[in-house]
Amino acid sequence: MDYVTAGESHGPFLTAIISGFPANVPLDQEQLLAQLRQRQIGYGRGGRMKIETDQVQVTSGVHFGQTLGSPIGLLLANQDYENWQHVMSTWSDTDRQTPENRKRVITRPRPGHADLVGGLKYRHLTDLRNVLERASARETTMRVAVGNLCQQFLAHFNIQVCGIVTGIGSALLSQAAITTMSRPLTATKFRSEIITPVQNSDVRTIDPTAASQMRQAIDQAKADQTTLGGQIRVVVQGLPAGLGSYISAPQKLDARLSQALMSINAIKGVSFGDGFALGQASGRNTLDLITYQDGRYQRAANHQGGLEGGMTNGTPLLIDLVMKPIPTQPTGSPTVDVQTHEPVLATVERSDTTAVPAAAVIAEAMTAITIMQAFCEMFGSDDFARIKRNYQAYLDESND
Ligand code: EPS
Repeated sequence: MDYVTAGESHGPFLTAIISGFPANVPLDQEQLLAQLRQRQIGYGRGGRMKIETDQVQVTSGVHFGQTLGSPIGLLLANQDYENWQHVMSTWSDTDRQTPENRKRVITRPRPGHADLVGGLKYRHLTDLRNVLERASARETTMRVAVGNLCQQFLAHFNIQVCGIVTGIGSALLSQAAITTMSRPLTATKFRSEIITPVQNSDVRTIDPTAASQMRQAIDQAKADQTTLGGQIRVVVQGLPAGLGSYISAPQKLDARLSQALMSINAIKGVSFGDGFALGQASGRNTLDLITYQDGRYQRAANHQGGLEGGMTNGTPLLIDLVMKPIPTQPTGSPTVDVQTHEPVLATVERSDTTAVPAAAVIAEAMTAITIMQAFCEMFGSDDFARIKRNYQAYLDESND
């Protein structure tokens, strides 16, 4: 299973094509739309989210709610395009010369974005909009759509993914809350105790006190005319042991997850389990000791974050991400005009105060895509019923 997305932030459509999605998998439209909504509702988003109601259409590959095994096409109209038709016109640039549209040409790159380097690399220095339209995090809408179909596939095997915000600026979720939400849970409990409260929180966290501190931090940043980053923990429950492989570098699941998660806009770090704290600990204190109880292998702890030797080990997968503050500053930031080379203030594009809650939804998507890829490599990718039989056979033998 693989996918590609296309689309500019203020262009007419966002699109995606998924190839290799197994046949006969039941999918639900409401879950797909609800997940797109989750990405949009985070506290601290800017004006754009009031314009868009992301209603993705599935244009191929699904019939009567079940996959065909053929490429799945996804199409989503940008409602904001109506306000950008002339600037973003595909063929004609005559309208572009109007004084109003000339103002939309960008020659003052924003530090921290792709503007300058993208302009140099693709020779877009006459208008950096040609870079930032695609570099915009608007593209992640389609990743969330693709990811949700993967989440629905994995849920048929009781594998569930949840991205939880653990910090916005200096407003942090307590270590006790992080430990509680990271423990092994049944599918039902994970849904009721973690996923549902997180989905009902506009900062996507589980503790109401931390949530109100996060909202305050966002309000303060907005009042100070700046932006905030934060931290996210992705928890995956219900995984079998053995996804990924130790055999060769490209198959190692922690490496694949890191690549997928680092590709999310503004993510600057990814770690697993105890993460960077492992560097200060002794070996003896960081072992997830192996026991055999109730007819299966179990672990006494989860310092490794559910991965050993590049493979899942059957305990919850725990991944932490750090997101930098959005670089666009409402007051503009010092930069250099790429036409005149004079010092100027960078273009101020409309932006968000924080997008950490949205990034937690995108992190779910990227995690689900990567896990589904590893799952299908192991259990097959043609027919749903055959994949289920293969999976059950593996579970039956893997605790012998
Ligand atoms: C973004 C800038 C803002 C965000 C956008 C990402 O868009 P605009 O320039 O239209 O106001 O709202 O995020 C989305 C549109 C989205 O769907 O997440 C940027 O520069 O990355």
